[in-house]
Amino acid sequence: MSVEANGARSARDRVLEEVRNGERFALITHENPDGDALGSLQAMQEVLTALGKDSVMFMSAEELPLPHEYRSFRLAGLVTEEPADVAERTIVFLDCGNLERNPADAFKGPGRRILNIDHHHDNTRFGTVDHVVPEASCTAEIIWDLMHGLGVAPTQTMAEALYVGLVTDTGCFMYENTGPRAHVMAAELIQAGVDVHGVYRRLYEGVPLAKLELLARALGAVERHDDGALTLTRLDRADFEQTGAEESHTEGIIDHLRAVSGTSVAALVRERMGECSSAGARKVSLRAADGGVDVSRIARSLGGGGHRQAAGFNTDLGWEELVAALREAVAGQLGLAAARRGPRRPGRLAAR
Ligand SMILES: [Mn+2]
Repeated sequence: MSVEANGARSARDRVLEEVRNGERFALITHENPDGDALGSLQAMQEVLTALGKDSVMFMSAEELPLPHEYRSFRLAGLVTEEPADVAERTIVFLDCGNLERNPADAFKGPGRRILNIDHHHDNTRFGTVDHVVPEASCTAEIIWDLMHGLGVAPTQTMAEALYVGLVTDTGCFMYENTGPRAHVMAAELIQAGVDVHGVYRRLYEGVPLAKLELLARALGAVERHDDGALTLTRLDRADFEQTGAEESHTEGIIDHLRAVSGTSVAALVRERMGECSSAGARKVSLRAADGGVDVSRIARSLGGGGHRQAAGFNTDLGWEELVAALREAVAGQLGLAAARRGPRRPGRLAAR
């Protein structure tokens, strides 16, 4: 996965060595953890426990209860207070592209020993060891690889945790990051006892009615700009209050926008309810519907980050300004994409 041709010890080897030699660990992931964050956290915790290590998982109490689709995570060993001995623990950041994505300051203090394990291509490499594998479909895939390197056989719960990360980050094996490795990993995890249909039901069924009502409002407010190249919608505070929906119920809405014919970039703009400590009145999620577009560049230019296909940022821009900024950024991206493909054929944009 990360063999280095020059013979220098790879980040993978260094992580394996840190894990073998370390005794106490503290695991952490990004705020608003998704399936890959939670799956990687739980699987890594179980791998370390299997090796006889003292490991704790940290998550802010604000994250609990978890969104309904992730309630089946056992998260044994979870703490919601920063551990008093955190300075003596090896800190493992999982699926976290930069330090700002988690507000827990105790984990970032000077002299901290940090293993940064992630697959975001724009990871800021903040660790003592940076094991960043952008080719990996999910962070869970990297944990799966490390598990092998450490000689740990997956238990059923480990396998299901990793499988949740794999399924959610690959959009059920449908996103572009789905390669042969993702399916090899799935095959092995199923062999280790994953209840495939059970995981599917827990992740994608049992939907609260409020979530459906929120989706209806989002679909009712769809706007298309520039012949649909930018397809976006918004959810305001009143939409959450009147449906009784939670912020996590926005999950999946953007996929409906991305799927619309002619869309290059889909955006979901939601008013924030004050659950996070970082700034910004609105949270914007972006998805690329077109391989030539890199939404992480758009997100970065507006103060956020992410993957080429999926990214986001927080903003204090008003609605009109925000739409104008997004339209401009999308136009810039489409210009770039067209330039990469060679001379633009007449009518190309109109036909998208
Ligand atoms: Mn991920």
